Amino acid sequence: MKRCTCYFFILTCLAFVACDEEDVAPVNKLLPDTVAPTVAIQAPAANDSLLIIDVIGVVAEVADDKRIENVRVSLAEPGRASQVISDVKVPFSEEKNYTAGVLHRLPKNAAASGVYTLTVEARDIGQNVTIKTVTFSVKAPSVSRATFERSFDNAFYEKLSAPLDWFAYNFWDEGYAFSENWLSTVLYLMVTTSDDEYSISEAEWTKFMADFGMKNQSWAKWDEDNDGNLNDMEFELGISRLGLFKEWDRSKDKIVNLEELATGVFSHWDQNKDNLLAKEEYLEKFNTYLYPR
Ligand SMILES: [Ca+2]
Ligand SMILES: [Ca+2]
Ligand SMILES: [Ca+2]
Ligand SMILES: [Ca+2]
Repeated sequence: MKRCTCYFFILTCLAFVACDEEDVAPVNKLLPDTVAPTVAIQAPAANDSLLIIDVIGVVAEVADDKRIENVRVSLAEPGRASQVISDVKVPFSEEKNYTAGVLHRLPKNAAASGVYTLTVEARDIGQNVTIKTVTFSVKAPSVSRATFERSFDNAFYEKLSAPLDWFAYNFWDEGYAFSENWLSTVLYLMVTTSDDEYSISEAEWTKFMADFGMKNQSWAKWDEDNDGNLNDMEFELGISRLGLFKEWDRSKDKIVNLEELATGVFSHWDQNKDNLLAKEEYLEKFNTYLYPR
């Protein structure tokens, strides 16, 4: 039903585009383009306040009487020069109405708070340029479980969809719902660093144990073959001994879904147990375990 409505909407739009084409007299196309494009930034909203661990969604509508050639989006962090985050040559099919959509995660070293300026610059075939800007702020407040869960989900899709796919995880049938083995793989992918070798060093393990508040663990017991690294089997065994799967599967259906996973991580990061994650409890850990490679 939803799909039908969507197709209908797209068909209607195409019909309008077709009408527009007919309305333009051919002679107009030969005249020089002297009218600059219009730009409307829909998101972020002006003076919006965004969470530092969330993805910033940019949506800008660009229109032109003749042809939009290029749309560039840049972002200036507080006290820094503007950096291009998207630069698109607009396809012919969207030459008169183009929607720029960009998902952007702030760099790890981003200022935790401050005013950011987003600039959208559209250029048409006659080299007329329109520039619009919007300012918004980024904050790192203490977050509730619900707020954390939303950021966690976004980051999870961004960071782990592709690696899980390489590991032949079947999203189509399973959704984001993990058996005990898959939970271990998920954690393995979160803990191992960006180097190409999928193994966990003692330093990574030590940090993981501290960040997740695991007490009385011995590296020698985890690294069974004593080669200085944890392979996936050793890691799986260690995770199993910690009993995380049972603890996080609150609904007791032998599956840890994304909500249970976010809740489990939240409760382990909330080391002062006040049911809030302070910036000190989440920012550095989020960058370590959930920042996309
Ligand atoms: Ca124009
Ligand atoms: Ca080992
Ligand atoms: Ca469950
Ligand atoms: Ca806390």
